[in-house]
Amino acid sequence: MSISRRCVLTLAGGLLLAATAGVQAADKKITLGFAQVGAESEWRTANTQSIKQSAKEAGITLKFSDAQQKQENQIKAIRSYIAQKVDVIAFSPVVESGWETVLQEAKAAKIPVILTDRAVSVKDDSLYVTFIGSDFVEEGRRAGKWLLDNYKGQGDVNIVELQGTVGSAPAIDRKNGFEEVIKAQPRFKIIRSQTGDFTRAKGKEVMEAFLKAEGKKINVLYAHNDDMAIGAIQAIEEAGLKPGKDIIIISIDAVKGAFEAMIAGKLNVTVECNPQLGPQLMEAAKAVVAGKQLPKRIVTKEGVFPMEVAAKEFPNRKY
Ligand code: GZL
Repeated sequence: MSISRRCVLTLAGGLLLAATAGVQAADKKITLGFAQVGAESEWRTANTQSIKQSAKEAGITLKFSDAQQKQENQIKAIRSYIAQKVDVIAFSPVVESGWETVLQEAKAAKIPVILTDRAVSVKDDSLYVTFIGSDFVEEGRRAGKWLLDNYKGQGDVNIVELQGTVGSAPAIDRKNGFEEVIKAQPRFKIIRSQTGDFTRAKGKEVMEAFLKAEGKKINVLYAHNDDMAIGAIQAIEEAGLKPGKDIIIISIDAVKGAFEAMIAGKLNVTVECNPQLGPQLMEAAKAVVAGKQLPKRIVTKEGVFPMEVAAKEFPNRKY
């Protein structure tokens, strides 16, 4: 994990707020500038929807930008929010590094910054007020634990891995968490690992390459998100193999598409990564503007959904 955790609170505990000096007029309409990663996956679409809906419900004026997964576009958007003198800036950093300069500009302009979804790697963590999002290392551990607890075959287990966006916190942490768990049983080996950039198209393309190179040697696919897993499922079927049976598939996010694939018997398990961060972001924005203290880290609560519970759980899914 790239940032130190001074205080980790579960979302269920809500925001621990201790009033401090400097309170903004409670009735002032807040303007929040949000720089989103892009629209690369079902998860991202649900995340954007949650942010826009929650801003409306909270009476917060939202300025929103889509960076098409390019860091330079996010930096441009943050600079434009500084120039427009918004009250609060929030963003989901597409990658962990390269943020010091623009965050120092926001600090110099006295505009508080809230991180959502993904972390940044900075020496000075006073450059942001709080980070609201999942524990990606734990998500990787849960994926690895499900595999060790549920894999039925004997002998060596050859795993191929579809990584998320290179340099992004979820890709780095989900890989580390998964490897931390499977190293307990050396017969589980990652034989190929490559980025699919969190998209269905790239996930399919890379899985085609894995199948060409390794063919029937592949026992398991570990995908850092459901979209890449769904793309890979197409490639596996086009290669004449049965996803979920010939190749066990583990992925992360728990979007509706993953439940549909599990109900069809093509995906074995998905580890939840909750995109509905909008309500907590708006609460944090109001608290910051009111001059209140926030915990440095707010972790979202999440579960694990194997194929066997998919049909029963599907009607409850909100994203
Ligand atoms: C995780 C988020 C990731 C999702 C992907 O919090 O950053 O980005 O797992 C999305 O689906 O593209």
